[in-house]
Amino acid sequence: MKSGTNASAVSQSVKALGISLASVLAVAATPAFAQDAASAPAAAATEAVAGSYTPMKPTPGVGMPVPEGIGLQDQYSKLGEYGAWIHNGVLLPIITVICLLVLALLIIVVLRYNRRANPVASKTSHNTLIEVIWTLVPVLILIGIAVPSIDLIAKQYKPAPKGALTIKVTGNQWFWTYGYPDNGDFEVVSNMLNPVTGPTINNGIRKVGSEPWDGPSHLEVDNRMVVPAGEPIRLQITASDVIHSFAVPSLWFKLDAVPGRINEKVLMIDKPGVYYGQCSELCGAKHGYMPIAVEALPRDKYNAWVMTHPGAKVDNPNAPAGSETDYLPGEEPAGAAPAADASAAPAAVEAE
Ligand SMILES: [Cu+2]
Repeated sequence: MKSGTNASAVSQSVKALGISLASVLAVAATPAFAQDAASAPAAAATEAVAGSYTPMKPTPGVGMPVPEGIGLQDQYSKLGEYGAWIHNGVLLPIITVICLLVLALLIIVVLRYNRRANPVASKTSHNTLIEVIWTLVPVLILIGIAVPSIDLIAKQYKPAPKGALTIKVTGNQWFWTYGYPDNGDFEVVSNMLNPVTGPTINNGIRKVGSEPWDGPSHLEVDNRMVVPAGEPIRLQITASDVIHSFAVPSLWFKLDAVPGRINEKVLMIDKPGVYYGQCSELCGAKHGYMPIAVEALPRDKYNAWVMTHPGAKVDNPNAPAGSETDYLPGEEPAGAAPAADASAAPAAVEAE
């Protein structure tokens, strides 16, 4: 915890340096960044050693709830698009048709078979054809739902490939800490920013809106969980006191944080951006005040962020940013080590 606080303080001062540098070189900065992105990986690694970071400004409506929104948030991961398709393209139409059918049958029965319209009731008690139909059709519907659902579950819990970046997420009453064991084992402490009006939630933390990159009130934090975009990340989730739940709706990610236990799941974000979530397990008085802010950066910018922490190291300086965008957890990218096939096999057996 102590090292985490130090790391946080240093990152704050580095941030301040970054801002003043950015304002002085405002004109020169844009072409310089464009050049960096196009240069060779070796040059990116050299830049990363220097270490620099200015928090990204979130895009309104992306990775956050929208006013009067009632459906799922727009998805920014392959699994999320798949899951949202199952919900919007399979489940909702089936539910709608079934509800309308049952409603129509009820109305027909009420109108045609009441005592006035149909004084002599039929004595029919069996009809083989109808009984076969009303047994078979629901069975077929359930099979139709089960096939994509089980496929989604299997894909969601396939283990991360060998060499994936590991990030450790810990839920605490009432903030999150993010550990980066592959990057020199520094820790980031993440507290909710205080709302502009109302009581102070976290002492010593600034108010939301005091920096140009601040996102929505009650969702923005002082130190975000920064991750590389376009590559699988192994999230290991635990808690230090009571059960919390790490949930980011636009990334199709929710996993309980349980004290004394590590839950693991792959996070894979399609493109850079800021994505907000909240603790989703009632964990005490300030449960509603421990949001999650995930900032996904291109690999070279992620490396530069890593190097702003004392004792940090770049885990994979030559990773080509965004080259594995089509990768789903458990499906090996081309040229990956065959060893991971063995770990994928038991998952496939379980799914059947
Ligand atoms: Cu919590």
